[in-house]
Amino acid sequence: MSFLIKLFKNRTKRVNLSICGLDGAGKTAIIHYLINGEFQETIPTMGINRETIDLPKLQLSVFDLGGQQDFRSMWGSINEQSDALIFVVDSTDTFRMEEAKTIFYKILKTQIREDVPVLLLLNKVDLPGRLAREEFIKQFDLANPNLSMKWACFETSAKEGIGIYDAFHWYIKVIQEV
Ligand code: G3D
Ligand code: MG
Repeated sequence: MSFLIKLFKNRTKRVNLSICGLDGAGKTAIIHYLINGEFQETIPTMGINRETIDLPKLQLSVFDLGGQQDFRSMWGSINEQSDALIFVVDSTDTFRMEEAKTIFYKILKTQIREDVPVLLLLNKVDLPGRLAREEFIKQFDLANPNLSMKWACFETSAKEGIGIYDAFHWYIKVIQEV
């Protein structure tokens, strides 16, 4: 028995993590920041990029999904295999906020399991004219009691590194618990 306990304690948990959101929201920039600890210029993601992040006792397979309309049809099959979902929103793109909300709820209702914890990142908060977190939560209807999943929303900037540590500190803990 002690052998089994030892084995279980040392086991690495493997988690599939999808990152979705409209094109240009900052998904790839956030992943680069996570991996390299600094901002890097990005090029538009064509299709799907996969990155592996190894943490103590946790291996994340990160699927960075191209946000352009043409690539969104690929999301379903990836999200159905996902244990974790990050949804990135450009806080300055008020023009496309409704479109972002529509695809967010489509993912929730038709693509991911109900127990998948969701991290929403309101990105590009280094820029002027952005939507505040409270207003975003209202617009995305996140206070709706019918939402059964565990979720949190953090303001981030992949350019300045704002909020990324806090967001992932919360999320990694949640992922380790599920
Ligand atoms: P995507 O992967 O969601 O499609 P990207 O988005 O990560 O490729 O980012 C799209 C553009 O937004 C890039 O600029 C990138 O540098 C910029 N960006 C990403 N995150 C931030 C942020 O937090 N603040 C600011 N100011 N810009 C950000 P370009 O000019 O290459 O299109
Ligand atoms: Mg990208």
